[in-house]
Amino acid sequence: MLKRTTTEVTLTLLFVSILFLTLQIKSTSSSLTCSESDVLINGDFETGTFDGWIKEGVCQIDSTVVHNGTYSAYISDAVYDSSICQDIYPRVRLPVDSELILEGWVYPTKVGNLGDVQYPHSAITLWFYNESSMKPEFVISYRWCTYQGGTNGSWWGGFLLYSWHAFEWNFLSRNVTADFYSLFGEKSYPNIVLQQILIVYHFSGDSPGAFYADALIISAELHDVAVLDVALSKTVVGEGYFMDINVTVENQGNYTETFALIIYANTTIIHTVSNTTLAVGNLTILTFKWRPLLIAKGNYTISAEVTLAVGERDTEDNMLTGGWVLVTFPGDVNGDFRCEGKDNAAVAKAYDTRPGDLKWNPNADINNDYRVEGKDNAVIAKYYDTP
Ligand SMILES: [Ca+2]
Ligand SMILES: [Ca+2]
Ligand SMILES: [Ca+2]
Ligand SMILES: [Ca+2]
Repeated sequence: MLKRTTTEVTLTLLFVSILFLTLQIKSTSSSLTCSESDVLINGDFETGTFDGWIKEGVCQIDSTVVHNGTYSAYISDAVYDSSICQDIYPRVRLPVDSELILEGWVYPTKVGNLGDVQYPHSAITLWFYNESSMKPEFVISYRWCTYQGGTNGSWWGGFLLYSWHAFEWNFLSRNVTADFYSLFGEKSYPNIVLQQILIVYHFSGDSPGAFYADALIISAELHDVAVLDVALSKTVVGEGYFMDINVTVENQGNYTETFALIIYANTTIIHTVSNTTLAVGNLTILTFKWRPLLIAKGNYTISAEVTLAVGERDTEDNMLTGGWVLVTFPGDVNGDFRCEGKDNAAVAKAYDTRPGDLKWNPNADINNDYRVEGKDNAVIAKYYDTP
């Protein structure tokens, strides 16, 4: 197993404290990056700065050896440890099973096996974080110049890219999810997310050589469902009678999804559906017949929320409010909390209509059969002059 160097441990502590700071900031802002291509900030260094990166040791922006644009990053061998790193989580939540792809270009001044001296290496290292324990838990390292050995362990795994040659253009394109499974076993990792990318030069008894890096991209396949609409069949409902709540859900991601739906009246859950499957790009309308019983009379805001078992990056569109409905006494059509003549008048005005008709009034359709008729008058008669 690889022994973590002092620098790495120090960096980790630093990153954990930054992470806590970021988490605190996040509690007041729910914004998440949604685009698949901009997970890394300034991964091509075209700002001409290390904006988005945290720098350690001696690293410089370079404009002589670049892969794209005008600038690259030069990670020097002037000191024992030089690195740049960038936190991914919690700014962007990328679960390990979201088909993570790492692309990047590295121009090494040295490659290969440094022999038995322990721990020198140049590498791109990915740190994975456990959302439950709030700690780094797995590490994958892509190395082009390193020491002999480096046996993979239960939490650390490396790939030796000796096939890369110094002084040539080397482009890395790795399926990180596949690499993760090959190292740690193919099973479900519900709480493991990509936390950080670290690009590191580490001297230890021997030098792995300075290098340039450019064109770094981290992308992922998208799981994304959204609530497009929450439609209420009426705005006044009598206690013990029905109304319809129609929730339109769309699969905006790249996978067939099975999702759970929760419907709320204010903050109270009034309905849940656990397993609805939806193909890529499809819409479905789920109807729930709500019959308010034994709750306080008054206005209720109706909202719907969808959740996926797998990780989802764009969660802002997962909840939608569909307006409010007044829960009142049975037979009260006009919402004045009394069943009386005015309610008969409202039924009379919309009498013999259906949805789409000019005089259709859904609140007058007390029994929710999508027709205003004698059955609705019968309800008023039953509760007349109450409460
Ligand atoms: Ca560049
Ligand atoms: Ca979503
Ligand atoms: Ca009334
Ligand atoms: Ca009716």
